[in-house]
Amino acid sequence: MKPLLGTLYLLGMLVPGGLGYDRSLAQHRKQVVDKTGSPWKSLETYSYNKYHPMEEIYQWMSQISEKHAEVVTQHFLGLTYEMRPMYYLKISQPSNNPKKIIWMDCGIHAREWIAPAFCQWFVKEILQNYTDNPRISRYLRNLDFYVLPVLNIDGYIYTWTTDRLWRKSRSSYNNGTCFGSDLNRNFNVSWCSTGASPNCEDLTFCGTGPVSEPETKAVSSFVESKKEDILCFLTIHSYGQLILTPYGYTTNKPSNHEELIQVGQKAANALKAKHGTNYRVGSSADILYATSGSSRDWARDIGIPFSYTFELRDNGTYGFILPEVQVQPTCEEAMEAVLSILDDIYAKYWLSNTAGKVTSTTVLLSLLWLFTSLL
Ligand SMILES: *[C@@H]1O[C@H](CO)[C@@H](O)[C@H](O)[C@H]1NC(C)=O
Ligand SMILES: *[C@@H]1O[C@H](CO)[C@@H](O)[C@H](O)[C@H]1NC(C)=O
Ligand SMILES: *[C@@H]1O[C@H](CO)[C@@H](O)[C@H](O)[C@H]1NC(C)=O
Ligand SMILES: CC(=O)N[C@H]1CO[C@H](CO)[C@@H](O)[C@@H]1O
Ligand SMILES: [Zn+2]
Repeated sequence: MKPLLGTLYLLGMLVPGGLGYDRSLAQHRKQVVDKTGSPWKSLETYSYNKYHPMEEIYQWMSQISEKHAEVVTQHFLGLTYEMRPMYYLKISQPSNNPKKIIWMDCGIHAREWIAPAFCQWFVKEILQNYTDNPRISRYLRNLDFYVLPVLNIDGYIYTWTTDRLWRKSRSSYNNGTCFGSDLNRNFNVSWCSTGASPNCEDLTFCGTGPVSEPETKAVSSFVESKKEDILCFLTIHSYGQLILTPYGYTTNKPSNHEELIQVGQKAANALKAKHGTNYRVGSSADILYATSGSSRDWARDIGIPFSYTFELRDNGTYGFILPEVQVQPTCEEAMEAVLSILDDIYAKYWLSNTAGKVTSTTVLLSLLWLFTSLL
C-alpha cells in the first residue's frame, strides 16, 4: 500500500486539481488495486450495513466514481499528516445551470465509525434514486453534493489497527512523545478559547495554532474557496442523537438561529418518523457543551447559512461501538433528516423564486389586460 500512496500523493502535490488529473489518478489506482486483488468483488456486493476499513473505502470511492462516471467524480483534497490522500466525491449532474453546493464530511473523529458509514450510505442512496425519484432528481438540477467520507483518515486507520477508541488525528508532538490533535477544535474560529485544551495529552487538544493540522487546512481552504456557493455544511459525528446548530464557542446566536432551529426540528421529526428514534435539536453551547474551533461554527461564520453537526446513534448504550445491526436503521433515519433539510433549502432558494416569477408574470399580464381593456 505504501508505494501506491506514495505515488498518489506525489502526483497530488505536483498536479493539484483538474478533472483529467482526477480521472488518471482513479485509473492508476484501479490498475494497482486490480493487480493486488481486492477484498470484495464489486460494488454490487459492497455492504452498506457494515463498517469498512480505510482500504475498502478507498476502493469503494474509485469504483463508485467509475460506475457512475456520469454523475460522480473523485477529487483530491489534500494529504493527511501521515501523507495519505484525502478525496471527496462530487455528485453533480452535468448542466449549464449554475449550481449551489451541499457539503458533507464524516469521520473527523476517528472512533465514530457510524459517521463514515453514513457518508457512504448517503452517496449510495442519491445514486440509486436520482434518476427515478423526483424528490432527489430535482435537488441535482440545482445542487451538487460534495462528500468527504473520511476526514481523519490517519486516526480512522489507527482505530482499526491499534486503539478502537482513538479520537484525534495522528500528528506528533513533543518530540514524538504525544500524538494527535482534535481536528474539530482546530478550525479558525475562536480557536482554543473554550471547550478545548492546549495540552497534547488531552482528547480535545486544539493543535499548535488555528488550522495547524493538514487535514483541517485541506478542508478549510477548499470550503473557503467555494463558500459563496455552499448553502449547507453538514458534519457527521456520533454519538448522542443530536442535531446541533452554531455556536459552541458562545451562547450568542447566529442571525438565522430561529430558522436553523426550525429546519433542524423538522429534520428531527422526519428522522423520528422512520424508526421512532429521538434526536434533540439546539445549539452546541445550549444542549451539549462549549467547544471552540469546530468546523460547524467556522462554516457558519464564513457565511454558509445552514450549518449543522449530526450526532448519530446511540444514546450511550453502546456509544462509539455501535453494533453493526444498527448501521442500517441509523443511516435510514439520518437520511430522512438530511432530506428534510434539503427540502427546506430547496423550497427556500428555488420554489420561492419560481413562485415569485410566476406571481410577477401573472400580475404583469393582468395589468396589461386591464390597461388594454381600458383603451
Ligand atoms: C528528541 O529526541 C531525540 C532522540 O530521542 C533526542 O536526541 C533529542 O535530544 C530530543 N529533543 C528534545 C528537544 O527533547
Ligand atoms: C484566522 O482568521 C482571521 C480572521 O478572523 C485571520 O486574520 C487569520 O489570518 C486566520 N488564521 C489562519 C491561520 O487562517
Ligand atoms: C436519549 O437520552 C436523552 C436524555 O436522557 C433523552 O431525552 C432522549 O429521549 C433519549 N433518546 C432516546 C431515543 O432514548
Ligand atoms: C432516499 C430515498 O428516496 N431512497 C430510496 C431509494 O430507492 C430505494 C429503492 O426503491 C428505496 O427503498 C429508498 O427508500
Ligand atoms: Zn465527534
